[in-house]
Amino acid sequence: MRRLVLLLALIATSAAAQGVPAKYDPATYVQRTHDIPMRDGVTLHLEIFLPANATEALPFLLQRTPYGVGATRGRLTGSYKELAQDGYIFVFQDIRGRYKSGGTFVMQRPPRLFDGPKDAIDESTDTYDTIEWLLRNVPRNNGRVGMLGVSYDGWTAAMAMLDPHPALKAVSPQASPADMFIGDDFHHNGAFRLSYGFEYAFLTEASKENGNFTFDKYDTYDWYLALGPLSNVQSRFLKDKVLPTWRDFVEHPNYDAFWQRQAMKPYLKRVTMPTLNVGGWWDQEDFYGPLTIYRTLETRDKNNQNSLVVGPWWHGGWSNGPGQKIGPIDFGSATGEYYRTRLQAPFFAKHLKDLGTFVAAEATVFESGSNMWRTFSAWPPRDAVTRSLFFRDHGVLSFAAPTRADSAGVDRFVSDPAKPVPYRKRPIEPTYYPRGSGWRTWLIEDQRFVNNRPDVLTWQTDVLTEDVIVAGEITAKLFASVTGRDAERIVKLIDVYPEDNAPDHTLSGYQLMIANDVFRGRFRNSFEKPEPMVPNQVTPFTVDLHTQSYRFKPGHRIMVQLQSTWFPLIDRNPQTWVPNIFTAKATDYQAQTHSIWRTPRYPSRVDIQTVTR
Ligand code: PG9
Repeated sequence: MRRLVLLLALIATSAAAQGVPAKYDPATYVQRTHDIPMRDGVTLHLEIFLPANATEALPFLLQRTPYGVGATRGRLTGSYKELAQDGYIFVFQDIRGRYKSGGTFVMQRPPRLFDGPKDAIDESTDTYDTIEWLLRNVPRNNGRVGMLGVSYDGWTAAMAMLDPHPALKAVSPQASPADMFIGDDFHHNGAFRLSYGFEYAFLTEASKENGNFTFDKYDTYDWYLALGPLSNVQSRFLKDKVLPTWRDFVEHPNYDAFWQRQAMKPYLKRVTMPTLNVGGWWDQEDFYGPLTIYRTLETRDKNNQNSLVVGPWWHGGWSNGPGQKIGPIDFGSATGEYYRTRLQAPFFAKHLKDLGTFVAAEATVFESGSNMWRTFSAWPPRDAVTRSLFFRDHGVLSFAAPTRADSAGVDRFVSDPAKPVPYRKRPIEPTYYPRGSGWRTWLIEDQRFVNNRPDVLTWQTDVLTEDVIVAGEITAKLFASVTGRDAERIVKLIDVYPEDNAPDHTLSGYQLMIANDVFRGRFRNSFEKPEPMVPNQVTPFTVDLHTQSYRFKPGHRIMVQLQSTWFPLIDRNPQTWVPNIFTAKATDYQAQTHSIWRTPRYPSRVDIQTVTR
């Protein structure tokens, strides 16, 4: 019996994980190139890789990308090595309007309306037509298709599920955005992600192939500050050039039909296949997306086919390399390799080849701090208990609520748009700087670089004497007022390492951010209809800090930092009332005083869901 269990466990993992010789050699795959017609006559470009010596019929693994399929052979020996060893027909496709494909690129082309014109196209129809062509034209396929990809490629995988080809049998959308106004690359809670939004729009829309904007300053903090009001992007730099996405930012400053049509949630109703949703706890681009897609699919997951994997990764950190470290933070094991061999490869082997007994746990999450993988039958765990971390006098953070004895009951700071708090240590290289950029790892940077600024408030607990295990949602509940008519609220939850951190003393006192987000005040009542704030009126704010699996250990402290600028990640809020910040004038930007209340009546806090084991 024990031997049978062991055998089943082995079958459930990839060849690489079993230590048995790989079936196929990734270096010997044969490459073919095709340009294939879609239903409207537009031609899309494909690179196909087949194992040289396959004697069996194999499934397809399809990835659709805006980033060019020219250099995809390397993936077979890199990010897809385990899959290539198991044997698939890999298909990489340039989406419409990008690189060698015809047609026009539309940033996150909204899905066609099912009751709209019959000849409408979208990423879902392009996928359908591609799969149809592959099944008919590539010999010795087994009639099944899987899709996967990270970020934009994860989004195209998710779009394929909306109206799927019947041969599409398993999908892994990884770090796919779900809503660009609420929580992914371009805005968070209505606050505009300036550096990413501008640089990405330029990257993908200034020409058919990727091209970076050329900054005349190495430290883009300086460049964006010197830019002044956002309207100068067009007048000084783009001039007559139209970047459709920049134009859309300017024309759609609120959560109007444009953003709502693009957001994925309402469309995820017809998904019928096994879905492995993947995200990274320190994803600097799309963390809201994978969690939102997972949760939305979960509401209709009658056959238990929808599952979640989240590990200690930056954006796509699971897809390449060992995944053991981000910057100086070591997670104790090769978490990326674990994901690729123990989860991803068995998922596709099971659903595309009927091999193995892999059953995805509902949620497989890496608990950082203790540095171990944990599985749960629901995410957040059903037995999670909410505890509140209250802001108290003298910078204290406490599980005990404020009392009348808390003398001041308020903390104040002045936020000046002329001197915004940098979101990461300067110099801030361009996001996709070819000579290296801190962008990928900024979420794990030591937050000591700002915590003595007068415009950053800090509260922290005593040294912990027992574990505090976060498993689930983290939510800031603030009571705040401001002298102006608009304001940002940025909240960061931080693990403060011991003053003498063994065994790695270089991390002594390190302030590791484990959750964060920003909320733009004008949207506190509605993302569709912004409203000015009432000066000096105490106003409740809920800032979703998303979800984590994290163990604060004895000897550590828990810290909350709060600030109103995060530059140039987030554009500066003028803090006066303007109907559209993209057309604000330089004189609209004014310093204001912010007050964070922490009294029995206004108990500002961060709520964390916790478990005890
Ligand atoms: N975060 C990128 C993106 C995805 C979708 C739309 C816009 C940007 C990416 O890494 O692909």
